[in-house]
Amino acid sequence: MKLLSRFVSLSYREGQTEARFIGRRRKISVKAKTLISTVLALGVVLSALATPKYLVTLNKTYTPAKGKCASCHVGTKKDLNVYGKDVQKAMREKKTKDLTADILKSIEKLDSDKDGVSNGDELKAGTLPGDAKSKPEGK
Ligand SMILES: [Ca+2]
Repeated sequence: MKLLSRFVSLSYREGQTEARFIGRRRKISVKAKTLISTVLALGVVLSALATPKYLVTLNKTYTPAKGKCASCHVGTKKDLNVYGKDVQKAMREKKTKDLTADILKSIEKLDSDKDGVSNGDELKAGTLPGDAKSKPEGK
């Protein structure tokens, strides 16, 4: 004898009753796994595409906004260039992990990469204050 409900299959055979979950419940489970995987994958993609908050602060402080990851980092790596290290040092002195316009302004007269152009002038020109090979034309 076999009874079938929406979620449970009941079988009676040779004195034994067997109940097991079937069909729809399993499909929901598979859908849930797919949904979770999709949400996680989407989150990873979106976080990679999102503008890091320090870069947002940099571009709000210096307009027109020309800051990029390489303003503070070596290429696309996490390693800080000389300007990034000066930013980090200024943040440590202020005992904060939040980058503010005041912190950026406090080091804009420095010339982190020693190319003869101040950090502030480089950021306003869109060149890299942490790379001596990058500086405004004619300077
Ligand atoms: Ca410079």
